[in-house]
Amino acid sequence: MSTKQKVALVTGITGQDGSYLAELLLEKGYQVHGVKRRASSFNTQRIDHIYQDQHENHVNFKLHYGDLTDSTNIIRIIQEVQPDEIYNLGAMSHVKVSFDSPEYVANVDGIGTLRILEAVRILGLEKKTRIYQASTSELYGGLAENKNAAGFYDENSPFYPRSPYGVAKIYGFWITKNYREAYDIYACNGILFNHESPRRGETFVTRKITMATAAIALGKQDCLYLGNLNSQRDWGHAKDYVEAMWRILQQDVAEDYVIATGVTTYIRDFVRYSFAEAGIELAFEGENENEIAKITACNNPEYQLPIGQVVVRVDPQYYRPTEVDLLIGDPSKSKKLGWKPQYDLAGLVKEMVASDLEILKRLR
Ligand code: NDP
Ligand code: GDR
Repeated sequence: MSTKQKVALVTGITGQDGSYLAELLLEKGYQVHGVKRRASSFNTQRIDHIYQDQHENHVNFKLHYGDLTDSTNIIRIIQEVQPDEIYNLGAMSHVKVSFDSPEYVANVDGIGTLRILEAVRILGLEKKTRIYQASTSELYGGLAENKNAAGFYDENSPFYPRSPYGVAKIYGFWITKNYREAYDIYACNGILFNHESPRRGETFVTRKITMATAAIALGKQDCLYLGNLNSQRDWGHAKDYVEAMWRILQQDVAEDYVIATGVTTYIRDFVRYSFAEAGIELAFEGENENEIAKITACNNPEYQLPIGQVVVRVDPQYYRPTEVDLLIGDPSKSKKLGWKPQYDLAGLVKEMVASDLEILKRLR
């Protein structure tokens, strides 16, 4: 007996999560359609390996030009694709940059979500199309008093966003929930805590650190400049987290879920773990904008680094006008999804540093 092939539409397909999700859905036998922005140069590096020649007989992966700020093209693409599932991952996703372009972020990350939901309604697809909205732990804002009794943020913790990004995403969260309740659309929020990978954008802190670890180890860079080393994040692996997104849309009842590891780590410690992966040990000294890290040992004979070299300095230009100090998520409800992450932080750091060393060695 043949079952009908499922069709998924993914916004943000060229991003970190979009690329892992597309791989997962193709593996599961979906036909995958992605929305890609027009850019003056190619921006498909993360998905080039799964791209299929459009002249082949049965094409399972197709890209459409589009933008979340343009409802006409969102409606047209959804009409053409008739998706069973939409994953709305498209966003201006950088918290610090959102302070520089707040109106744009509101348009893409907030109203963009509304455009998807409205398109589904306008096209009469409420009963056919399931929608995943990429919500975020930034909604919580890291206020200590809003954690639950056990010290975590969960699905019932109050929101207090601390950036234009967080405020735009809170609109996306509530409009998704509202359309679920008002129109009985299967629409869910995944409240995902930070997730990283070798495909993470190079201006997010983890990738900035692993890239610099590789560059410093190979003698291509002297020092890494960072902002606030005192914040804490609950970091998972993007490959695990896209599996949770898919599972959220396969349940009988549409609900919102926190996806997290339940472990939080200081930025400073991520720096330490990253350099340790390359055999470089560090000692931190000083406080806040005067804090630095020096090499105390170099256990890899391949790298000729002097003991005492300062490899990390704080540069306040990377501070945010309002910071989210601490994020730690309670993954209890996600167990209902049968979801279990394969990576821990050590495995994540190992993979990221190895990948960045390989990239830089290839360039050498
Ligand atoms: P990325 O920044 O790697 O990818 C964002 C994607 O959105 C890119 O494909 C980008 O396209 C696209 N995009 C940006 N602006 C627009 C627009 N105006 N119209 C259409 N597409 C647009 O983010 P991630 O993959 O890390 O995150 C995926 C989603 O999950 C985002 O919504 C993010 O806010 C959210 N999220 C991420 C978390 C994380 O830790 N990674 C945690 C919680 C939520 P282009 O390549 O052209 O720039
Ligand atoms: P975040 O991720 O803001 O949590 O948003 P990011 O990696 O940018 O920052 C994490 C923490 O590190 C501190 N930090 C620095 N950050 C950056 N980018 N660059 C630096 O040099 C630096 N130095 C210190 C930050 O102040 C912050 O405290 C990510 C994004 O993926 C969002 O889209 C997503 O919603 C959330 O994670 C969950």
